[in-house]
Amino acid sequence: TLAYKFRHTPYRNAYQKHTDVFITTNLFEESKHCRPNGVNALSQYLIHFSMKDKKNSKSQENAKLIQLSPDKENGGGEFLTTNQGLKINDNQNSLKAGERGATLLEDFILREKITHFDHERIPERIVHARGSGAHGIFELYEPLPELTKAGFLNDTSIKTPVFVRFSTVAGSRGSTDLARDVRGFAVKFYTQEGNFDLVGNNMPVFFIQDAIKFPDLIHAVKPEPHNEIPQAASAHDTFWDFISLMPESTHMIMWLMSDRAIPRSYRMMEGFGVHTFRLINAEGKSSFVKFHWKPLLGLHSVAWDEAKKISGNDPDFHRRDLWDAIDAGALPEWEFGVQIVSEEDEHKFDFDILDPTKLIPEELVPVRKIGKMTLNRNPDNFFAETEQVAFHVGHIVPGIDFTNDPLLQGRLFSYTDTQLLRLGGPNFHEIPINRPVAGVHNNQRDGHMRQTINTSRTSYEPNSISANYPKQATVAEGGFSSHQERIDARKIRDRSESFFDHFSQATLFYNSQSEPEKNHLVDALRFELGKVDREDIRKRMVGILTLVDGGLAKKVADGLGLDVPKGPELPINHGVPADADPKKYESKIVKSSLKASAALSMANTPKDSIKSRIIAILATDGVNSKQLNALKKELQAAGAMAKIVATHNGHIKDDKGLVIKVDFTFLTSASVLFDAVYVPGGAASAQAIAAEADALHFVTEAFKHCKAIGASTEGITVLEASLIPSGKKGATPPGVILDGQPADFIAAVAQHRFWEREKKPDVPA
Ligand code: HDD
Repeated sequence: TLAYKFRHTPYRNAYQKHTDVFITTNLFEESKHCRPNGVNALSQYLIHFSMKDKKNSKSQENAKLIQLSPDKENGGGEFLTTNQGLKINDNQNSLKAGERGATLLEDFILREKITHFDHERIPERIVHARGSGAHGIFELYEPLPELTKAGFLNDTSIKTPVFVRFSTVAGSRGSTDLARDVRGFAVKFYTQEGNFDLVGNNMPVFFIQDAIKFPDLIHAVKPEPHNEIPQAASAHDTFWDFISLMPESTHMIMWLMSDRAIPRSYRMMEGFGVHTFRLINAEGKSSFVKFHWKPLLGLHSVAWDEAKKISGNDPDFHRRDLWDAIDAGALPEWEFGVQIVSEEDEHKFDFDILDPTKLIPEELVPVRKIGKMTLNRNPDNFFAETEQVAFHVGHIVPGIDFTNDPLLQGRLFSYTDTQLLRLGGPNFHEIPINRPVAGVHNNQRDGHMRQTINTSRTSYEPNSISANYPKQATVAEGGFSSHQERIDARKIRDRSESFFDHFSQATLFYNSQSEPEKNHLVDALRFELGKVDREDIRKRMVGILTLVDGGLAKKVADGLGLDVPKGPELPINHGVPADADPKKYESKIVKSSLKASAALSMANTPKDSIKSRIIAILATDGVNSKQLNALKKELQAAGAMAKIVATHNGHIKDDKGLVIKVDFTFLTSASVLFDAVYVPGGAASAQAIAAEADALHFVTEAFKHCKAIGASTEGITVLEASLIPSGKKGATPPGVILDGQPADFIAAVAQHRFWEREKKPDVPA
């Protein structure tokens, strides 16, 4: 009825004029007495309607949001009720036998409230427990019929809705965002042919080659079992014990010890599907593919000292950054790229493309950018959306298929299994955030928390009672058919010899790093292994490093006070099956045909924008308003955010007596929460700031972390009073702009970091 009403009322016109969720929401509001059936039918109708209307890309964009609408509840203007809809009269006192008496078992309102509270938690994810999500859209640049028949990769008029969840791997749900760790980068595409989940990371390779080792890896990196220490950190004995015995992890360890493991923002990191997947075109032809996400803001990291301090100052730093950016309209964007390898070229590389510890260097196969993802909306409710979203590498659509990568194959089992535990049963696909916008019609029935009311008498197939509906789809009708790969093999537990080169790409990665990045990698290994108690583990690990780079091994050994070993402890093999010949499992020492790959260094990222950077302006009463306003205006025009950090909260008065709102004080913020610092002139302001120890620490620390620092006229005295080596004019270190134009300061901020300042002497901060 509602669908009919919709079709024959002004709502339809409103909808056709591309007004979106607002109208839809009003319609739902009007129809709320019919929940849930009428509304669900209506939402399905709207989705159907919007998806048919291909030219109306605005409606495409909203297909998921329309679907979520009927499940939203706000409570505004309503009476407080129980879960049964009973209006509550007293939410302050339980039902008692007299004013001072015992509480009565009869109190069903108390019992309902407390019981629900007792059951509020679900198991956190065994890995990637800490994360943040956002809604968005994916837009295709050009159709790819020669590669894939996937609808969303062939129609540029479709805006495919997406939900993305970023995460750390090792820490618990409440752990710091700034752990040195891999970041999860999971994207759910709500395509018209069903959900496609690309469950990737911000690093293109993985620790292990076979999923059977995943529980061992995770047990080793998680807090140690006897005392549950350390939280969200790999710097402990069990992790490095395992790694030092798993040579196949060496390449990933280079990534994990690099600056990629401490991103400045989720918005400034790459994403990778990691495995080689397949694309299948309409003729059934398969091509191998690696998926990439390239952030338009470039790739940026923080310093390790900074990461540690952010963890104390704002453990939600990345979560807040994502939220605030979307809220402020600074929408994060990534280009979607593919590296394509034809079937004929499968064996042309000096590594195996099925080995997930290997990447395909961009010099060998360039990344073709095929589309763009924009995150444009924060979730309404963290638990309902970000916590309950269920990703699965096995959620694919026609036109995409798997390869035999043994890590991918194992993942295909793990993800459904984990959702059954985490979300409590087989109906997790009905949770609003997980529902595909493509309709779901099958004979699966019942189970915990079933939402759908299946009205058909038949729940089996074949049937004649329902004319055999829902029916199978032919391939031409969009039915999924697995790629018919030819297999002729023995059933065997083994690993291909082509997987046994464990070091060449680790060396390639190290060689591709800039000097500062190499130094950070050395420092990271010194830190991590320095936290390992057992010397035998440290020594074994340094031995492995000799196979990556002699210089690297020596620097790490020096830091640990160890003699540099001539080579690794022999033999370098791992996990030899009980009956196998250990010789067969020895690592092969192979030289990479490529010396370096530019794409592996973050130093080569574009540095042409300061969009969404946060700049601290240190100012207090008497600040020079002309300088302050000129800079603020330019920063805002360039898309950055300027925040006033003052000696006191509330408001300050500038040199003209005008009032300026204070954003933070030296007590409520820290330099590590900003990208750059500027100190404007105004004698009284500069004098008061220079007299504050916290303010001097603020600028010195920003200097230590190699950030752009600007100061004008009297503001320069603040730098002079700090521990910055030379705040004075004449001998200014790189990235310190004294009495410059706003454009000079902005150009410095765009550089993100002046790592060359890390050369000793360091400043204490
Ligand atoms: Fe995994 C979650 C990424 C290997 C088993 N994984 C999870 C998430 C990401 C990845 C991003 C979080 C999804 C979310 O935000 O909800 N995982 C990867 C990548 C891998 C990888 C890029 C290697 C290339 N994972 C991997 C293996 C196994 C798992 C080999 C098991 C055999 N992963 C899981 C899991 C999780 C998970 C236990 C925990 C929570 C969840 O699935 O939903 O099933």
